[in-house]
Parts: sequence; structure tokens; C-alpha cells
Amino acid sequence: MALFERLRKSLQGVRERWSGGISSLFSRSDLDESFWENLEELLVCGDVGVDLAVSMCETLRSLARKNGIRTAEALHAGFVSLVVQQLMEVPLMGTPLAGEGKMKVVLVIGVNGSGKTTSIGKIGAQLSEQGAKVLFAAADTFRAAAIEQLQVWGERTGIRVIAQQKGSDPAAVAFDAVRAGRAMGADFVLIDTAGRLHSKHNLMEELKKVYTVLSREISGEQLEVLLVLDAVTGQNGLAQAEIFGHAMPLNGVVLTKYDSTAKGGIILAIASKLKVPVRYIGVGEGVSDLRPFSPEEFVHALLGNEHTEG
Ligand SMILES: Nc1nc2c(ncn2[C@@H]2O[C@H](COP(=O)(O)OP(=O)(O)OP(=O)(O)O)[C@@H](O)[C@H]2O)c(=O)[nH]1
Ligand SMILES: [Mg+2]
Repeated sequence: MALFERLRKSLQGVRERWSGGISSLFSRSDLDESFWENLEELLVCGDVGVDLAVSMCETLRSLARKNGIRTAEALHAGFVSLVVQQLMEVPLMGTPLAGEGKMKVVLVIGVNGSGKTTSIGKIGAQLSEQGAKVLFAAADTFRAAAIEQLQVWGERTGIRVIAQQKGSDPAAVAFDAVRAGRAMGADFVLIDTAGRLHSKHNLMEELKKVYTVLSREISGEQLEVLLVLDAVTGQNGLAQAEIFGHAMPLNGVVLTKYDSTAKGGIILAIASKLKVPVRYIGVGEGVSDLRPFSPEEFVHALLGNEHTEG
């Protein structure tokens, strides 16, 4: 319950603005046209995306019709289970990183400022707390500060960092890291990458090259690509995510800055658009502000009514 309370707290922005609006809408009594308009608008404003908002409203309308539901309050349970269902459609939603006895290499990608380096620090800290041997790789060689930033996380967490000079080939850093990981018997190698180069095209080509080098070095099930997505950027961020998804197959999403947004629906949009599980949500800048994402816990913290929680 303590954990649940913490999650609830960190979701406060989303809860007050987005789900607060939804809750108060559902506590109104009549299920008239203005209810449906308001619901659709709340969903769209909450970053669910237009298509999904429309289809969710349609599903709820037919549910109300079929079951003779006349009040918004009576429809609330149906709405919550629709949200759960939406999240559950993505296989392995919420599974944190796990090694199966073999070294796992995690390539962390995403636009600049989305929270890649910070998330690597947090994930590394959690994994090593659980007893795993972790190695960091500084493959964002575009900025010197990026290498230093990862090194700071390395010091803070006691995790070794494989790095080369600024401007060196990121694929070579990744290659070195895999070799070093093997030599030290690492369970996880977490590879930080650049979020910006001279052009978007360059970035995608560079990331593809890193991916190709890694796929030659290790087996498919050892390689995992995590996309870091800033919740504040919403639908825009999602469009960018699709570009990364064209460059290489994605295995999971880390949704960061969920503490800084008042729009909760982005998680539903990720499930329906990217079809990639959200493995973690970032709820702050500190080392412990990253949580494995649990759909049930999330829905409960977000949409649960005070009186149903006991
Ligand atoms: N509030 C909040 N801030 C976060 C979260 N995750 C990351 N940040 C902050 O976002 C900023 C950018 O994070 P970085 O980890 O440097 O982002 P990056 O993707 O590595 O950025 P580049 O290296 O420039 O591509 C930092 O100030 C982080 O502290 C989060 O979950 N919540
Ligand atoms: Mg970075």
C-alpha cells in the first residue's frame, strides 16, 4: 500500500487535471449528448489521440445501450475496464527488464532531452540492487557532457562505464561494451545513445549502425531496444517515436516525466499506436523515481474512486 500511495502521489498532476475531469464527468447523472462530447474532448485533451478517443466513446455508447445504462455514474466501471482492456492488449505490458541467464544488451534510444541517460542511471541502480551485474556504455559520443553525465551516474551507482573520446564511433563503443560485458560476466549492458546529431537522418543512420553491429555480436533474444519517450511531449512525441520504430524494432518504452504532465492518456495512446509495452514510467529526477509499469496498479491509482479503494 505504501508503494501504491507513492505512485498515487507521483501521478498527482495527471490525477488532478486529467482523471479529475473524467471522474467528475462520470459523477454527473445524465448520459446525454453533452456527456459524450465532454468525454471525447477530455480524452483528446488528455493525449489519448483522436482516433482512440472516438473509438472508446463508441464502445462505451454501445455498452450503455446494450446494458440499459442510463447514468454516467453507472458507466464508470465500464470505462475503467475499457481502459484496462486497452492496456492489456499489448503483450508483456509492464514487464521490467529481465535476464534469462544470458547477458542482455539494452540499446536505449529517443530524442534529445527525453530522459535516456537519467533512465539508464535509474534502471542500472535498480538492476544492481536486485543483484545483477550491470555495465553502462556511453555511446552518445556527440557531446562530451553526455559521456560525463553517464559517468556521474556510474559513480553514483557503482556501475562501470565503457567510454571513448568525444566524437568516436558509437558503434565501436557499443562493440567494446559487449566485449567488456562478456569478460566481466555482466547480466546487463545498458547503452546510452545520442538524441541529436547534425540531422535526424544522421541520427537514424548512426543508430541503425549501432543496432547492426550489436545484432552481429549477440543473439536476437539478448538484444533489447528501449525507446525513451517524454510524456510531456504527448502526441508529438509519439509521432517521433514512430520514426525510431521504423529504424529498428522496439521492445519496450520508458515513459518519462509522468510527474510533470497533466495528461494521462498518453499511456493508452502508446498501447494502441506503438503496440510496444511500457516497461517503466519515470516519475521524477531521483534515482528511485522510476517504476516498473503495472497496468492494474496504474488504473487503480489513476481512476480508482476514493470510496471504492477503502
Ligand atoms: N521530472 C522528471 N524529470 C526527468 C525524468 N526523467 C528525466 N528527467 C530530466 O530530464 C532532463 C533530461 O534528461 P536526460 O537523461 O539528460 O535526457 P537524454 O535523453 O539523455 O538527453 P540527451 O542526452 O540530450 O539526448 C534531465 O534534467 C532529467 O533530470 C522524469 O521521469 N521526471
Ligand atoms: Mg543523454
